[in-house]
Amino acid sequence: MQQAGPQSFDRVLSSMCTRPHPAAREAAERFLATNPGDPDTYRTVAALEREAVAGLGELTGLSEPHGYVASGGTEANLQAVRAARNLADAADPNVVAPESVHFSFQKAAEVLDVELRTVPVDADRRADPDAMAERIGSDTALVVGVAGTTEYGRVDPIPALADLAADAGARLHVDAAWGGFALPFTDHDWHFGHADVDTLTVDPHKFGQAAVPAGGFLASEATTLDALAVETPYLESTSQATLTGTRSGAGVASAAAALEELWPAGYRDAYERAQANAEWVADALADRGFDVVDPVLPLVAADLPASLFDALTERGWRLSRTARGELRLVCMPHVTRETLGAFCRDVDACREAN
Ligand code: 0PR
Repeated sequence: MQQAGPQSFDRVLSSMCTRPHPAAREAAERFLATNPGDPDTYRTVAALEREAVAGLGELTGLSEPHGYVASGGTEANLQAVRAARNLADAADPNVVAPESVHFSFQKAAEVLDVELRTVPVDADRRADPDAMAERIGSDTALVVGVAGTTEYGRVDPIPALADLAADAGARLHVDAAWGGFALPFTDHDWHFGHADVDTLTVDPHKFGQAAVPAGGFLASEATTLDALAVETPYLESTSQATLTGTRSGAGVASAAAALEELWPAGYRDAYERAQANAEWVADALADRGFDVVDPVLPLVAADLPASLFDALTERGWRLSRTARGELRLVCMPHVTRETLGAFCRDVDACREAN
């Protein structure tokens, strides 16, 4: 395996990661041996991290962002829960989220020993504010909304969730880990500029075309990071708000390079192409008689028989399923119209063979 290269992205329709932009790849390679976890020693990469956070702030409607480049959406979501727990008055704080939240919230709840209350979504698979209001109480520290759900690409009604959080004296976290680099080019209300959002996850290593690992954790107030900070007596810097200690300078430099290169025009192009591809393949599957969940963002779910799913997998397609068993096609930037055309021809060929 010594000389093995990574697998090709050609038939990958299941991933929320993608081929990094060439500038992002090059920056990652240059900064492989740096540690932004020790910012006073590794000052160049620390400066790049400030640039990356400023860029993520622009993307999410925050002129003075506080945050950092995390290891991924899991860490960013966990930190949002941790900040809310640390700042809560309640002795036994809970988190109220739609059932469409990413499983990272289960991990966060378990690690942090807070109760996670998940609430059924509405008919369009979005958070249902009325149903969530019933589960929110005086011990609720955090309300969560998702802007681009993992399974169906749905965008929760963030302003309505912000109102619920404000009424309960709770914080609001928006998980835009995947959707955050597409949503700026839509008319959804999802970010700090649209509602009273306390923290937000937006991952450069997903639609942002940065190398892994590059997640994004952002907060509207410095007090959030203060609530996460621990003292670091033997580093040159004296406190640390991140969850991990030593961190990937490659991810940080790569995120800064991707943002510099692609925001906003390159991301707009990528989103428009991906969205057009998602709509194209949604129509192509509907024309073939499958039930299709319309793509609000570049993600299509369709009800294919399990035998067909397996036959496509045999042909080398990398596919994933929703919890209900639907095929889930994530139209990332590496997924071209030609790829989707070839996929549909294989769908036809597999059906004929059966
Ligand atoms: N929040 C949302 C909305 C997500 O979709 C994800 C990941 C996360 C948080 C967690 O992010 P990290 O995985 O960066 O910690 N969603 C995909 C999933 O778990 C991630 C993924 C990425 C899956 C690449 C496959 C893959 O090849 O399904």
